[in-house]
Parts: sequence; C-alpha cells; structure tokens
Amino acid sequence: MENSIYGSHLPEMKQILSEMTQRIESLRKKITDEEGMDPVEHFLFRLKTEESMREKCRRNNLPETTESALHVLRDAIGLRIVCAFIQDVYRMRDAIVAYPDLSVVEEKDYIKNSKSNGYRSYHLILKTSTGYFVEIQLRTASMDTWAALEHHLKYKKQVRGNQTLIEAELKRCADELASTDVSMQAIRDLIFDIPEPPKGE
Ligand code: 0O2
Repeated sequence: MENSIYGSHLPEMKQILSEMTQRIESLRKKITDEEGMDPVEHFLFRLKTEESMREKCRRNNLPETTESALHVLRDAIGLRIVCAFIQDVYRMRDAIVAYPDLSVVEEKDYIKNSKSNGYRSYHLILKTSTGYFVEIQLRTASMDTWAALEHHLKYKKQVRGNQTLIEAELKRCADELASTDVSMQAIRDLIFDIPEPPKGE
C-alpha cells in the first residue's frame, strides 16, 4: 500500500481532532445551559482525506510530502461551525481564541470583508502546542448554504450560459442573504433584549 502523505502523524491528528470536537461540544453545552439557546446550528469536522490532500498539493504546485500536508497547507485538520446568528459566530470565535494552549496563526474575517465573489465566513488557523495546524471555519447557515452552492457550481466543468451573469447573480444572492442575516440578528435582539418584567407583575 502507498505510504500515507501524513506519515506516522495520523494517530496524533485524529487525537487532536477528537479533542477539538469535544471542546466545541462542551462550549456549545455551556452556552446552551447558561442561556437556554444553542449557538450552533450544525457542526462538521474531518481530517482531509489522502486523495484530497494530494490533489490540493498538486493544485498548489507543492510536492506531495508530509511537510506540504502538515506545514505548508494548514487545513488537514478542519472544523466547520455553522451558527444561526452572526453574533453567535463571533461569540464562538472569542471563546475559541481564548484557549491558552492554542495559538492563532491566522485570522480572516470574510464576514466583515467579504470576498469579491460574495463569499462570507470567518476563518481561523490555530496551532497546537505540539505543532499541528487546525483550520476552523465559522459561518451562519445562510453563508454555509451559499458556499455549498457556489462550490458545487465552481466544480461544474462545463458551465453553460453567461459566466459574468452567473457570477453577478451569485454575488447578488450572497449580498441578499447577508442582509437577511443582519435582519434576523436584529429580530433576535428585539426579542431577547426585552427586560424581564419585575416580580409580582
Ligand atoms: P479545499 O480544497 O476546499 O480544502 P488565500 O490564498 O489566502 O487567498 P486560502 O489559503 O485558500 O486563500 O485560504 P482561504 O481564502 O481562507 O480559503 C480556505 C477555504 O475556505 C477554502 O478551501 C474553501 O473551503 C473556503 N473558501 C474560500 N473562498 C471560498 C469561495 O469563494 N467559495 C467557497 N465555496 N469556499 C471558499 P480551499 O483552499 O478551496 O481548499
């Protein structure tokens, strides 16, 4: 059998992924217990498959080596946290960056500064004390839906129709969804910012 691109690191990578998922789940539980509302809609995680990592190396003109897979590309260990509301994205981000044993090596706020195609998400690259990188993508359900659709279309090799129009329409959808996210957050604030009535009323 062909040697793994991850060399002998796979067991430790699996262990890190498992620890990270447990942390996110307990963070979720803590916020849910304290506030009665789960900040996370859904949560995905994975180790990038051998095939996908090798394909990404080739795409980036990198040799298919353990060095490329673990130290040049930094998303072998990946988590995606999808929240209902924008505020929850930032709340989860704040809690994650506060872990003392993980250093933040890169942070990209594509929510405040969306990509030109309309892509929105919050990206974190963390480094463990043992030297492994972990990529965390945080986004709302609307952003996630858009990214999935755009990804699907991007990999359709023969796109029929007017490419410029398709891109403009995708961007318009992304902006409309972003505007809806802001409105949904405002509605939640209206509901939850109402103070409790005084006792006895
Ligand atoms: P794969 O094959 O999905 O794992 P940069 O060179 O800094 O501009 P970089 O390093 O790729 O870009 O990082 P970035 O921009 O933070 O993107 C990392 C990942 O975010 C991507 O993985 C995608 O999963 C997602 N992403 C970024 N931009 C887009 C986009 O426009 N549309 C969609 N659907 N997803 C996006 P990769 O690198 O594509 O690799």
